[in-house]
Amino acid sequence: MAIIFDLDGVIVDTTRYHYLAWKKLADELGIPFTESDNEHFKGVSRRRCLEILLEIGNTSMSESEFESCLVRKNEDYLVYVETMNEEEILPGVPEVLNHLKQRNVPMALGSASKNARVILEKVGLLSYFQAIVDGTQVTAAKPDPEVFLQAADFLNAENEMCIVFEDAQAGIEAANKAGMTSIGIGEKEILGHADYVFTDFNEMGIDWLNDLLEKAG
Ligand code: B16
Ligand code: MG
Repeated sequence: MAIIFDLDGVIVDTTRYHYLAWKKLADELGIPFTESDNEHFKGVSRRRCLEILLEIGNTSMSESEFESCLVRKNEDYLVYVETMNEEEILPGVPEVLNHLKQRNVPMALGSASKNARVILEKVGLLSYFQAIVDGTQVTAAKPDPEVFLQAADFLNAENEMCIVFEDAQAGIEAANKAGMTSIGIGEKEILGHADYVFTDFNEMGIDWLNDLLEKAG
């Protein structure tokens, strides 16, 4: 078996930082934007997020303005990323990563974020992953399965032998489309179409994961 982890919302919680950066841009553009709007940005590429923001504001802009807004949002986001350290790793994650490393289970990251590497470095987890597939490499965003298919390829694993951890609906859909086992981390009401859902890794427990790995052979 091989395991593919999403980043934001699974390994670290950057939702608040994305929100603050989008909120600043939205204020500058005069577009109302709330934390509940931000929920729809989870797992969604930066470009698509800005499109959604413009839809909320019922407005549009030139391509060059669009590009400059993407740059501004990311510059503001990176100011928060700069402050990140291992304290921002989500509950139960280090235990699971250490356990899988000990068992020599191949691990990859499959994230929509173009900042995935820098975030993993900041929180000290970069060395756990044999492959990192992020927003700089994929052409089709989740729910397209491309990011997870590329990760499976790097790990030399059959799709059916991959387990994906995801916190976003679009990510679960992508894993399901790829024929992988999907495990939702978050709310059961939102991630109901995953094969399994847990509030966090502590609720899942390492014994449960071991059982799943044993069953798959
Ligand atoms: P960036 P994931 C996603 O990461 C986030 O959930 C989403 O909110 C964000 O817009 C997207 O990355 C792009 O991030 O602006 O850093 O390239 O959940 O797929 O790890
Ligand atoms: Mg995510």
